[in-house]
Amino acid sequence: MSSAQPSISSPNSQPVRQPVALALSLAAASVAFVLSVALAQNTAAAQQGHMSGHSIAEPLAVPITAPVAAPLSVSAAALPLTAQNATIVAVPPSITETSVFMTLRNTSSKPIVLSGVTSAVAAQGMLMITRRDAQGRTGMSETRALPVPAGRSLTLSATGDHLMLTGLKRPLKAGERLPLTLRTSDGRSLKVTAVVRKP
Ligand SMILES: [Cu+2]
Repeated sequence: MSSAQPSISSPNSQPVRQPVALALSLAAASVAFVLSVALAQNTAAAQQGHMSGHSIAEPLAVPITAPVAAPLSVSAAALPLTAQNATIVAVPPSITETSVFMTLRNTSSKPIVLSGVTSAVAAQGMLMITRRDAQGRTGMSETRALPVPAGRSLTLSATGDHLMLTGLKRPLKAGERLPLTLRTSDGRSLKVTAVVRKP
């Protein structure tokens, strides 16, 4: 998660320990700015009817694991993974991020680990997991690895794990069909066509 997305990552995870008063006040101002941006983005997401987990105040701590290097011999093999009912939530011009949902099925006997998603209409794609914390609050956070268990399905939905596209380059209209590329930790990829639908 880059610092450009303060609504999802913790905006204040690195305490400022500057002894100089001026530095402290500058730091406080920048934190306040980050928080106001986060609040504005959460409000926008709520107005879109986007999943409620996006408005959580404190993101849950999630371990981020580095993608595994791809063995070249595997890259050429077809990925035993299918995608069904892939959809992207339509957003108006004022919103520059959206969610992607689908059901992925791993037809092999080994786990398949998603490591990324890309689309020509978005600057970045992210893998998101949704978890409930000890207080019962639901929150989402970015992960670098989203496993599809061997022989099982993973449903990406508004209330669970999902994909997000950020930095949208144009508004997405309901009914559009857009190509996406899912990448896996072993260097393979899967092309998926997703249909844009109303929120
Ligand atoms: Cu999301």
